[in-house]
Amino acid sequence: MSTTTPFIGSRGGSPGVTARSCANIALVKYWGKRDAARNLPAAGSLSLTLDALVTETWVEFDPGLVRDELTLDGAAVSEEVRVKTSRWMELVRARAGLAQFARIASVNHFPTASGLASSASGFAALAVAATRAAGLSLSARELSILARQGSGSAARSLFGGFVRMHAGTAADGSDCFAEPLAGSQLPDLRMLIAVVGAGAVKEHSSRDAMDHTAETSPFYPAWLALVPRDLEAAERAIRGGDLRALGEVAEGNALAMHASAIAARPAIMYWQPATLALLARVRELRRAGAAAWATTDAGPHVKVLTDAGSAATLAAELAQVPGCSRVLVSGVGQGATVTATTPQGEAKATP
Ligand code: 2P0
Repeated sequence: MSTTTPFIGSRGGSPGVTARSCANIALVKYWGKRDAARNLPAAGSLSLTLDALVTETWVEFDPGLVRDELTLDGAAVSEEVRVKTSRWMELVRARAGLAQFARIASVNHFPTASGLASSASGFAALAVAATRAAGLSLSARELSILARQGSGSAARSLFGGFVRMHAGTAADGSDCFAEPLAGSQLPDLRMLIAVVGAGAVKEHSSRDAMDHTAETSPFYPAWLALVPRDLEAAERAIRGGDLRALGEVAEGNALAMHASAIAARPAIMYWQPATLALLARVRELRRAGAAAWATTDAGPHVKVLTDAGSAATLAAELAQVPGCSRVLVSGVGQGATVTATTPQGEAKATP
């Protein structure tokens, strides 16, 4: 986590472009692929974009580079992450007819790789910044398809509010994209993020974990059968302004996703004791009348869907749970956007 960005001066090649993107939390989860090579999800998903979890990414193409260079929160990334990102950058270069490599600096204003969806906001910000720096002008759908090839959940982070990811059926993934869900009657939502532990790097990447679940969990077929039903119920609740119905679908869907992962052999278990304590506390508060429904992702943290009027009280309650290190309160975030463009060869100010 960092609050400053060590962006450097442009040395020619392309303009330096900075983009900003918010992470998203799925209310109906993406867990499993129909095509791993093309990164096509096996089912759709539905998410809420969050304004408290922001990634800023700066990209500049430079003819002097012999490979893509990438820093995350000011430090060079692992070779594995650099190569994965560089492979994705090939898609941008191919599309733009560009041969130059890029200098990329990304900053997460929240703990990285600990189940707080940093790959979603990361690839969404990168997709916006890299395509603009490469001189491309893509439609929202094209951008979403491109971001999805970096990380499935990134396709959703391009948009604000409630977002629907379509699994599609085309073998080439041309109908596998995200778009904003129209017609929400649920204003003033909040998501609380109860952080468990200190934001340590998670044990299993979600990519490996979902593949392993699909290959070995006896509950994976049941999970896949559930998703379309939950998507339909969630969309109905959002359009009908029924927070309780949406919360019930979201909590049930998250538990079903984890049930399928826990039943994999060997098990994929993201929860820690404090995760279970928080889940129990949310149920208790709900029995006492609170508007609060929990969801968890590929990490130990607990996210709680609630409304603006309940958020502060609930956050104070959850902060008391042993093992909860802090509670962030997030509103609904906007879509990814370019925030600064630096002309070629001009020094880039720190945002
Ligand atoms: C989600 N997750 O819907 C689910 C719930 C994690 C748990 O999307 O392999 O990092 O890069 O497409 O997008 C995390 O998966 O996976 C994720 P890849 P990604 O938010």
